Amino acid sequence: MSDGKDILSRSTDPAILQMIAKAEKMGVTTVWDRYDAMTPQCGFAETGLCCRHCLQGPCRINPFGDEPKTGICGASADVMVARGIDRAIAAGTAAHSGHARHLAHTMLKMAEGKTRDYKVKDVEKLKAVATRLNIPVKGRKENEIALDVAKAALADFHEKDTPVLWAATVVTPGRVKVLTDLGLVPKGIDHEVSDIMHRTLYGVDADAVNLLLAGLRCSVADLAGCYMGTDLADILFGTPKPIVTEANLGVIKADAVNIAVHGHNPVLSDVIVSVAKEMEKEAKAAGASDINLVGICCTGNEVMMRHTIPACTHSVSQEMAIMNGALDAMVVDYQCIMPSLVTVAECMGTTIVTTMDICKISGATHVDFSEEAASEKAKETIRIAIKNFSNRAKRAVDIPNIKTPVVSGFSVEAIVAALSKLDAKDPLKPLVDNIKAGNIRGVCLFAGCNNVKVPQDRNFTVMARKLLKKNVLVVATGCGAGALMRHGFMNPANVDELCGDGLKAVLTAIGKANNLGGPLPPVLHMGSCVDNSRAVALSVAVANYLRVDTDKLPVVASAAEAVSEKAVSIGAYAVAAGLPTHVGVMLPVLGSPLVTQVLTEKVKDLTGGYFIVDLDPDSSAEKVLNAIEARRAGLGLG
Ligand code: NFS
Ligand code: SF4
Repeated sequence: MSDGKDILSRSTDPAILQMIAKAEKMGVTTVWDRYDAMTPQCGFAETGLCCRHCLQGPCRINPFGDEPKTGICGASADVMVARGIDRAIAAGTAAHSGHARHLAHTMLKMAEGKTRDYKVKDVEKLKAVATRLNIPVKGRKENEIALDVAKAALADFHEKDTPVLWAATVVTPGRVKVLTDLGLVPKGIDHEVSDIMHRTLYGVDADAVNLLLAGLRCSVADLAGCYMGTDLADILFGTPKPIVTEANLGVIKADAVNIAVHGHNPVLSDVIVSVAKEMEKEAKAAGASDINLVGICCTGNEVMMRHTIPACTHSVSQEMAIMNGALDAMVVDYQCIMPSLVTVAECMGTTIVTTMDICKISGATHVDFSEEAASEKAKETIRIAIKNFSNRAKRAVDIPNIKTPVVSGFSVEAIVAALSKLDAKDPLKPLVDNIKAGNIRGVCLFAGCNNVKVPQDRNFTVMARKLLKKNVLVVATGCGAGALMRHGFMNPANVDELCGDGLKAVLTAIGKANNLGGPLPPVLHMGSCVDNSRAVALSVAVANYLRVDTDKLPVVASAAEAVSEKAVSIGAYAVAAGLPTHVGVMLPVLGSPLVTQVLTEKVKDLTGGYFIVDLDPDSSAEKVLNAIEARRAGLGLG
């Protein structure tokens, strides 16, 4: 338990602070309490100097003391640290591509007529993706093309003679050459994950640089998984267009059946959204005003972008979505779902519904989701919430009256469509011209999670404020987008206060040309974490337009409050793509000066990208700005 001062170090979101105070009063243990109980954390593991890769271990190295300088097998600090970071990249890759493979199977089942709950929602995108993959589209039926796309997607997982298509066809021609020359083109997504598990096994790869190169190759496979995830989701559920919605705990309604969808894959949450309307009658019969769907984390981003579903909270504050007492069910799929949700839910009368075979949680209610019976299963989960609503009648609820307007839905297609209102023939020209003229200094992508070690959202908001004032175009994904949306950065009304004059003029001109009655929002929401692929796609389009490679662009990425191994793999592919990539929490690499030096400096000579690790948001913003200005200078821009 903490005093009032400690609470302020936990989150900068006032809605969350209210709920933390309530949890304390009720004696409900939260992620912050468990973090306090966990400190001080193990210094060996913090610096990457602990290994459990074989049964002779655990081994740990103390770089400063008299203790052994190697593990029992002789593994050096460099090797231990490199193996550790490689395994994080492999785990992230497995997760993103597992999500994509799930969508590929859904698409296959759809094309083979095995499920009626999915269809090709965006034919244009299907054709565009097929064409990029060299799959014929002319004169063919949608389902035939979809079948080939699904098969091509699944083929990308295995080792084969051709490179992974979702990697080799999505970067600039120059990047294909760089990656090929360095041996960093993945042969198969699963193949690269498995290769990392093999080479990091007891007694295999003991060359730190060789290990790191393999890690980078695996991260390019991660890019493929992310890109595939976005492509297939857009085809099946629609490519996002700008929409207006809201975010923060105030989106929960006392009188409604409140259901939060949490996790990642729209394969379930999108179906829940589509059947919720039909279920309203049952909800009303139970005495509710309606069914109120809200999002958490990345599946929240998916349904927000496509269906205007509001976001209730993100990442580290997911338990707080339950504390208001009005959430009837939280339906989860997989990834970033804290097991503690079940305990908090028990205290507050919420039902946690797990839906995926790979993600069951003891104490939760499990509904065995399948694509073949998708809408039936979605209705089953909604019924659980309705039943729970009936039981809630007499319980007191206190929903923080805090929410903020959000304009979201900025897929690359939507951005290009908006720009085409300024120049129909050459839509990228206005963007590139403004970058050249310096009205936009560069682009920063904010991605990744909220980490319990950082006062929630602080790093994102402090950095974004500085960058926007300096006329950096800010785009965001994942829970980084969540942080910025809850703090008003996706509200067009805040452009005046937040943006520098150059950026303000550009956002206003685009808004005007599109008859939006105001500017675009200060920060453009590009989607979930797999949708970091959209940021890559935008960078590649701009690079191709300028006839340079992505490592020359004034484009940077920041995972300012990273948590998941997925954030590590994304950071690594941003570096592989040539971007300066900021991480605002400590990576477990400091135990090896060699690995630290390779990741923050030496890799620059190979891919052009590099990591910037800085925990202070003010100096991080400075470093990111310097990186942007250095890139501008490299392009000869003032
Ligand atoms: Ni990204 Fe999205 Fe959020 Fe972090 Fe988790 S939800 S996939 S990993 S916590 S941003
Ligand atoms: Fe120790 Fe080597 Fe085994 Fe790791 S692989 S636990 S360093 S003996």
